[in-house]
Parts: sequence; C-alpha cells; structure tokens
Amino acid sequence: MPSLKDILAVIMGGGRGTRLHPLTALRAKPAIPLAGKYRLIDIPISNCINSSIFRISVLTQFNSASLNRHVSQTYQLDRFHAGFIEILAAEQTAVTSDWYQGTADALRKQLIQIQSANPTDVLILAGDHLYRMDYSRMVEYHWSSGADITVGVIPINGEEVDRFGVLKRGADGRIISFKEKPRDAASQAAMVSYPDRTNCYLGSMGIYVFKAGVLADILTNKPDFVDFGKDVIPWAVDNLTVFSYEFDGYWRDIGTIRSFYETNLELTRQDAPFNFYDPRGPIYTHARFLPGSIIEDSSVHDVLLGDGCLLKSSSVIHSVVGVRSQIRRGSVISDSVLMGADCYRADNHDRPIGIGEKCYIQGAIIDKNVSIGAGSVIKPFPRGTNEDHGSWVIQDGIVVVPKGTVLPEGTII
Ligand code: ADQ
Ligand code: ADP
Repeated sequence: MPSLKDILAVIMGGGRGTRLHPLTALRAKPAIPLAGKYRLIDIPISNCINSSIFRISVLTQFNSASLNRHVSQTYQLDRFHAGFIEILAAEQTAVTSDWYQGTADALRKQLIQIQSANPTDVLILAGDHLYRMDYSRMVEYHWSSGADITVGVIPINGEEVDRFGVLKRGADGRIISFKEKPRDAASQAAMVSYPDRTNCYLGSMGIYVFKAGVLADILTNKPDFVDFGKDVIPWAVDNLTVFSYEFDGYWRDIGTIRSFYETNLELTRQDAPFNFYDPRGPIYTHARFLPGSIIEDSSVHDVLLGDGCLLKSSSVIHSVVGVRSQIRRGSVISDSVLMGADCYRADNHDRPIGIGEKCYIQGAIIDKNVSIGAGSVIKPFPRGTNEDHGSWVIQDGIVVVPKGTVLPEGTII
C-alpha cells in the first residue's frame, strides 16, 4: 500500500470568484476572512495537516501578497514533517486565455509542477467549504477499492440538487451514473438514491482522489475537458472505475454570498453545527498576538468576537465581529458579518477605521478596513436583489461593503 506521504493535495483556490463578489474584488478567494479570525484556506489546509497529508499545493488566479503572506507565515512545517505548502498562481494577466478556464484546466496548466512531486495519488479539494474531515479515511478507501477515481459524496435534499453534481451508485459503492447540476424535474427524479429520506440525493462534495497516472492521462489526452464536475467525472463514470466515499459529518459549500453569510452567522452560537474548538481537529490560522477585546458600556448577544476589538456604548446582536473591529458610541449592529481590520488607524490617519457613532447596520457584510461615517444606516434588501453601486453591492439581498471603502457620514443604504 502507498502511504499518505505519497499523496499530493491540490486545493482549488478559486476561479473568477463572481459568486463571492465583491469579497474577491481585491483578493484571492482563499484569503477571504472567515469566522472573525480565520481565512477560507485555513479549512482545507488544517484538514490536510490533521489528516497527516503534508504536501499541499494551492491553485489560485491571483498571486496575491496577502495570501502568500498568510500561508507562508502560518504554515511552516518542522523538520520532522517532510513536505511543503505552496501557492501556484495562474499568470496574472487580464488576457483570459492565460487564466485557468475551469477546475480541470487549472490542474492541466500546473501538471508539470504536480508531476514533479511524484505523487501516487492526487487529492483535489475545493477552497470554499466549511467542514472537518479526515481525508486519510477517504484515501484509504480509495486504495482498498482499487478505484481510478474516488468522489467524496454527501446526502442532499431536493432544493440543493441543481447546485451539485448528483450520482447513483451500486451496492459496492461504484458510481454508475453522474449528472452535474441537473435542472429539469425528469433528470432530477432519475437520480434519487434514497426515496424515503428528505436528503434523497447523493451529492458530490467536489472533492476527489485520482490515481496520479489516470489524472495525467485525462488532462493530457482530453484537452477539451475544462471542469471536473462538467467534463471529467461524467466521462470517467462511463469509462473508468469511479467509486464514492460517503462523508457523514457537517459540510457546507460557502462559495456564494448568501451561504457564506448564513454560515458565518450560524457560528455565533455554541450549538452551531460547526465548531472551531475540536481539540482532535484544530483549525489553524495566522497567530497575531493581539490584545483582548474591550467591551465598554455595551450589550452583546450571540456574537462571535475576534481579538483586539473595541466596542464603546454600542449594541451588537447575532453578528460576527472580526479582529481589530471598532464600533463607536450609540451604534447598533445586528445580523451582520464585520471582517475587522489590518490596523487601528489608516496609514495617513485621515479617517477612523471601523463603525462611526450612531450607525445602524443590519443584514450586511462589512469587509476589512472599512470606515463607516457617523449616522449611517444599512438595512437588508429582499432576497434575490442584486445591484452594484460601487462602494456597496447587494448580493441576494445582502449588502456587502467592499474592503477599504469609506462611506461618508449619514450614508443611507
Ligand atoms: P462548483 O462548486 O460549482 O461545483 P466549481 O465552480 O468548479 O464547481 O468550483 C470548485 C472549486 O474549485 C471551488 O472551490 C472553486 O473556487 C475552485 N475553482 C473553480 N474554478 C477554478 C479555477 N479556474 N482555478 C482554481 N480554482 C477554481 C463543484 C462540482 C460539483 C459539486 C460541487 C460541490 O462540480 O459536482 O457538487 O462542487 O460544492
Ligand atoms: P490578516 O487578517 O489580513 O491576515 P493579519 O492581522 O494577519 O491580517 O496581519 C498580517 C500582518 O500583515 C500584520 O503584521 C499586519 O500588520 C500586516 N499587514 C496587513 N495588511 C497589510 C498591508 N496592506 N500592508 C502591509 N502590511 C500589512
């Protein structure tokens, strides 16, 4: 049997990032802040480390300084854990043909790098999922079944079925049919696996183990295959041995503004389905050595509060308040995700970072280093509303204020 040392994990760090716009306007998707102090990339990297997989490549479109800094400062393997954690970026150019065209194309463009690690198998992971998973079990299942490809799968319900790859499998676990995001009722009905259950479909988690040789053959011999879900897996199910590995823990795709927002807010309660505190599977992140947060004359209910925050005479309800957030006198924040700040004062000291006095903010995502002028009001819009006003964007009814924005005093959204 091969060993986990022979595995190469490849984390798909994000394509055009339109679904998480404007959080991806100025940064690579893996660098998006999560749960007040982490970044999206911390989830799959921590899962790899906790699964004893120490060879990790992150594929991204942007060679962003903040992603490089975060990964290089956070993840330093000691000499007893041979491996590497590296970022492989697509050419940073606006000419579309040089960018990764899809998930399979991204691996194709880095195939030489991937092969130079000489792995027996390649574990392909998404960069926008929240879950804690021991990948070694999936890899061992892949080895014991002798599969060419193993797909991680999870039961899903009828409302989600058009957002996922869905599959049917035989009693031995081998996948016999696969449809990427089936839209019409007839093709959905044909894919039911568990007629008696609410979660009656088996959905692909978008994570795969490939025999390295099989992956290289497909990427080389099928140059038209751009995506794993759309092209590679449907073809492989008909032509190769593809098995399913069923995961039974909490798992959530947080690749849209709505799911990202709702998942962050779920984390404000201790009984949340995902918990960052499991000592058997810690989620790592950049250690910042920030002071504790000061909450002066304020009320907080159901709040996930990062380090180094300053709340003065304000009220915060059901919200995530990220590192170095400042909320000033008389402000009310509810149902919102504040990502915090990289510093307490802007470099040129011309504006206070954070939420000014007497603001009312509900149902919003406020990205890092934003200044919101005193007396501003932000309220949510009906679901399905999408508008781009530059200094604020509405995605599915949620107001998102992009990184570094300055909203003048008395802004009403
Ligand atoms: P989607 O999530 O819609 O479906 P996709 O947009 O291809 O698939 O993204 C998969 C992952 O790869 C994401 O983490 C994304 O950020 C990243 N990614 C996308 N394009 C990339 C690129 N060009 N370069 C680098 N990274 C890129 C997939 C499967 C479905 C499955 C769902 C589960 O296709 O079958 O059900 O994942 O979430
Ligand atoms: P983040 O939440 O973005 O990871 P950190 O709190 O981890 O930020 O900061 C990482 C380090 O980088 C810190 O020392 C911070 O002061 C520094 N830093 C953050 N943003 C910038 C920037 N735009 N330019 C220079 N240094 C920065």
